[in-house]
Amino acid sequence: MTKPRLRLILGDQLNISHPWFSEPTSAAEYVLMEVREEATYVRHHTQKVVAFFLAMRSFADALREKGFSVRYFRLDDPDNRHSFAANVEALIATGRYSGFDCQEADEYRVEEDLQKLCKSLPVPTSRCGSAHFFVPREFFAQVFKGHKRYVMENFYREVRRTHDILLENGKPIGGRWNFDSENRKRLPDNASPPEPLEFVRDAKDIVRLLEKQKVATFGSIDAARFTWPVTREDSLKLLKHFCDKLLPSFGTYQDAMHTSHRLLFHSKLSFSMNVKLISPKEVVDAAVRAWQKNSGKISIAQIEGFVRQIAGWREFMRGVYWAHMPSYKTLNFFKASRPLPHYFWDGDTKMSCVRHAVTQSLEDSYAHHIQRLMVTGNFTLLAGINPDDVDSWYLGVYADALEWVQLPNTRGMSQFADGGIVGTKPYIASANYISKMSNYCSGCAYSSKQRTGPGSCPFNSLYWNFLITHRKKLEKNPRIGMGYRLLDKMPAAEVREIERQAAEHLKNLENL
Ligand code: FAD
Ligand code: DLZ
Repeated sequence: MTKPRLRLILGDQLNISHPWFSEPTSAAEYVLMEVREEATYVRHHTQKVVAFFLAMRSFADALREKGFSVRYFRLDDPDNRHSFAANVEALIATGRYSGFDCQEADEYRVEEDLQKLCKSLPVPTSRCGSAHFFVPREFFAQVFKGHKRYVMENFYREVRRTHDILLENGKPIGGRWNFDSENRKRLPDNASPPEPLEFVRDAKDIVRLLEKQKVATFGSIDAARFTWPVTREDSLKLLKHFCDKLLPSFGTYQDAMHTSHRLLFHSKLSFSMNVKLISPKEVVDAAVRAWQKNSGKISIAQIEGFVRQIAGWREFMRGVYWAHMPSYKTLNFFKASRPLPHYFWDGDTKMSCVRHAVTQSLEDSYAHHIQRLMVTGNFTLLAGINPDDVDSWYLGVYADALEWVQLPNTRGMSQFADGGIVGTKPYIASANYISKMSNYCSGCAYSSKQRTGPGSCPFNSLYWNFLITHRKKLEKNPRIGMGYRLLDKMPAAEVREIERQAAEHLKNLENL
């Protein structure tokens, strides 16, 4: 009898449509493993680890139901050597396998380890794609060959052209590629977004397991009522819920924030997509079909806004990551060096917007894009927090955080620590933006209207101080020129007062 191959499935490779699973069930034995190496390489939110373990266990069950042979290492398995390489080496050493196969890993760290592992094993090995993304890694280099800068919009158009998304005779439906300018509304006071769809499961066993195995995590969890989607069925239901109930308002309120509505019209599909329970193409196709069926109710701005996030930003970020790793992880354009204040770990700050965004992140392991970019990210950028600290926080806190997508978003888009590889300008804003897009400022201990003086919102003086401090690096940037023109019109005494106020806030950073 021919021996099977050993095939490794990582926690973010739960893709039942992968070509592996069209082969005869006898061709291979599949191995999934809960390993200390992954559970501790950064301090994760408890819900993130639970979501990964539950999704992996369910995927292993789904494979077994289809007749595939699966070796699953639980965290407390006595044979578990707690790293991908060590477990694979031990299995291969049993002599039961004719070879070893793995898929390309999405994280640089793991990809390097797997390449080394493949070279060192005493059996034939092979590596293949993960059959998930719209475009291969090389697509990015092809689009930007000969260009000085990356422009997300150009990349996005190429993905749409290549996959014929929202096109008619090769031209964008609606006459424009981008409807971003229509997607910036505040949530009206009387609006009531639909209740979030939840998938209630008991996660007490896994939480006990993490405690017993002393895996240090943070954030809260209601272990009796764990609600993240962790199976393909959950993910498909969530996609349907999004298309039916949320898509009609997605684009319009994409940038809005509200103390009573955490999810608003966001899909919460990022975890499902990032672990590959569903593919970006399935998500985009379903949303486009929903729009085609309901184009009276769903405008082109809503569907285009959604498609842009997935076929545009998500694929673009992956391209940047692979084009610039490993050096990307060390970039620090502004030489920011302050440590992350304690309130990112406990939510205890008087700044209402930061309190809400952080508390929600700690409670739900989720925050939507604008909370991540314009509240927490904006604050850490203005306050000059070390991007290493910022990365660790974002990589740990969100259930959807995997380095290939977290790093370009955090270090690039949000902190501009890459000096403009991802974005054309730093995403900085004063309290005015937060007050316009949310109800966070009402009832805040600080006044969003005041730049300086007792009770003035730290975002205001820090915003102007940031422009002053980084003038040499930024003033030639056309997208930020307006800020400098306004600054130059300010009386010298006001500028001095801003600098004084910002210095006071920065000195008092831990107590804001
Ligand atoms: P929706 O608003 O419903 O959007 C739909 C989908 O679009 C998302 O599920 C996601 O797959 C995709 N998407 C939207 N924006 C982006 C983007 N900028 N980059 C990549 N994909 C995008 N996303 C992650 O998946 N993992 C991360 O670790 C992550 N870290 C981030 C850190 C910062 C500082 C910022 C500013 C953004 C980050 N994002 C990350 C992008 C985005 O915030 C999340 O994808 C989104 O909030 C997930 O919620 P959702 O599924 O409800 O998204
Ligand atoms: C995020 C994560 C965690 C917390 N734990 C595991 C694990 O125990 N086993 C596993 O296979 N994957 C885990 N993951 C996801 C991995 O970090 C991810 O698969 C790699 O970083 C490759 O992108």
